[in-house]
Amino acid sequence: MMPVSRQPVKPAMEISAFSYQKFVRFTLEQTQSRIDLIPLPLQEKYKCMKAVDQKTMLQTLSFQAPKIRMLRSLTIEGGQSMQVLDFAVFPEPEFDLPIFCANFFTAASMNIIVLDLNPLHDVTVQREYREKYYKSLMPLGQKYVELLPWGDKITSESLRFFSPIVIWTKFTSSQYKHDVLYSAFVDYFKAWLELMDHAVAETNASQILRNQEAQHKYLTWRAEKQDPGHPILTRLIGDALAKDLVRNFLFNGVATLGSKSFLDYFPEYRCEDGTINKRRSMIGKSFETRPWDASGEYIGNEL
Ligand code: BLA
Repeated sequence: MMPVSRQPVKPAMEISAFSYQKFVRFTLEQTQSRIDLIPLPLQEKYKCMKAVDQKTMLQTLSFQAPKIRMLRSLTIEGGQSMQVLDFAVFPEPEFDLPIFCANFFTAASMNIIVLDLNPLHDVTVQREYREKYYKSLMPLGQKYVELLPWGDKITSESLRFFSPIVIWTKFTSSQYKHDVLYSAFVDYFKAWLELMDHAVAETNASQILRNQEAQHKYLTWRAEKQDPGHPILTRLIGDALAKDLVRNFLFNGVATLGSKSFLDYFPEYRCEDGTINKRRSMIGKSFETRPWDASGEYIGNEL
């Protein structure tokens, strides 16, 4: 019998770095199948940037549509060492729709994940708003409560910007977890699109102004306190461009949707000399466990 010639064993393929590009592709396909997305001129300026290390790539996309003031995405691809997705959809002020928020940071082995339909108005005190949007979404939130469990204490101030279905989790990288995350992202984005489809424009001027101010407060919070993202962006593209990217791209609207300052909204951060306290949190970190029950009722400490 002829000896069976054996193929030399191939060297183990390097596991290619995980990428968030397919998440972004999904959102564009889904959205475009329902409405026309119009590219914003913003995206030309920041389209594709190479970091100072000459390896890490930053890519942005931004669009508008009839009910959408801005749909934007930032992806950072640094091979095995870092992958970031910062994806958000901001409605026009005529709509009190939640803000879609996916903020995923993946380092060599650790993932830090926030996925939510961030409420435009405070759901811990505004019951009506909670009922309007989150009552029917609670089963969706429950679907991932065990698969993507609460990720330990967080900056307490952040909680007011989160909804009862927020996915706040940390995990070490594995194909399985990334598949679960993708599935959650798909479900949450489809849920947001459904809300958008049914949203009816507000005509009352004072209500529109109220929505606009709420969005401005949100933008002001994230543009100022999105550390620890800031130092990483600064390291990658330098201080000036990082600041520009945060204010004019990621949280575009912070300079135009309202005139209040960070300290007007968050006076507790005022230092004696009138500057903004550099600390990320004045209250500190808390919420060791999920502070909402399965029906969306807030069960945490008083905020
Ligand atoms: C950590 N990012 C975090 C944490 C939250 C968020 C809650 C955990 C630490 C904490 O308790 O603050 C995200 N916080 C949010 C979001 C809202 C909020 C989405 O209030 C919305 C209202 N993050 C970025 C970018 C990078 C990044 C662009 O957005 C990197 C380029 C990195 N986020 C990042 C890192 C950590 C983090 C490195 C962990 C570091 C730490 O916990 O100190």
